Amino acid sequence: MEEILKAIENASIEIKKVIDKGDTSKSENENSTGDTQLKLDIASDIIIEKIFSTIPSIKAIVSEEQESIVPLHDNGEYLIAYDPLDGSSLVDVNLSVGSIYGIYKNEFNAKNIIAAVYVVFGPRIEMVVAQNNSVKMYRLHDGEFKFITDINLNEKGILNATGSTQMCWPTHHRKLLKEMFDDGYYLRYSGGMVPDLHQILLKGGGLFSYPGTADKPKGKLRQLFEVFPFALTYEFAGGAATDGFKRVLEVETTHIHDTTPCFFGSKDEIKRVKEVYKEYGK
Ligand code: FDP
Repeated sequence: MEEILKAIENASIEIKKVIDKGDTSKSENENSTGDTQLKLDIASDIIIEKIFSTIPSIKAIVSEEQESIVPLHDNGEYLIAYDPLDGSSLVDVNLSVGSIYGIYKNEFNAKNIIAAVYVVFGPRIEMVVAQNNSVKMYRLHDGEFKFITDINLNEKGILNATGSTQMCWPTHHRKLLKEMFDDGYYLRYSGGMVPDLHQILLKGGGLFSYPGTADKPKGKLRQLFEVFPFALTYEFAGGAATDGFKRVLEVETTHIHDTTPCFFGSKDEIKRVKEVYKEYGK
């Protein structure tokens, strides 16, 4: 695992160079989910694949930007699903973006995720590692990632970040959000999953949601590359993650690019989501 973390650190240093001087225009390709890929997405993907292909403990990888699983080393122990540059369209407006990695054993599914890493590219570069029931944050200083702090969520927070557009929210989601704002929650949503979830983790708690919507009944966020890694991180930090009804880490995967509705937060907010969804959701 140490060599994988080192590989992610090295990839992040390279990706940062691409972000700094890279071309933020669109490529001519679409990824499997139908998003037009930016040249930055493709460049970041190439950096990660090149570095991972040198690590013997990695059996196979799958990228959000690619169609299928790429086998690497037959005798490797780990499978890694990654989103090379989540929220890359925000680079244009100079908001934070991030990379997300889910580390699995045996098969790519929720049952088999054993560790998760994300890297935030903001004014500072921070890497958060969830493994062995703990969540640790590192920051890049003078070319090296240095340990900064353990991350632990409070039982209840004050931030509320929710995706999609209100026009497409189901009625029960609208009700949940209205009640939370009436209770004093602050709206905090940049549109980048990594910085939005990072903010909630570092400020002690709250709720991030991307529900099933009228246009995307199964949500937008991808299970293997985005949702499962953050579900593990939130659980290890003392919070929780649900699809509205059950733990996110009990959601079944039938295809590598499957999506799921998802809610991440401190325990109190996730309890609240489940109560509303149980009563009104389907
Ligand atoms: P993006 O499409 O910019 O890559 O991963 C998808 C994602 O960003 C997340 O980072 C973000 O939380 C979400 O989509 C935002 O979607 P909405 O604009 O629909 O809220």
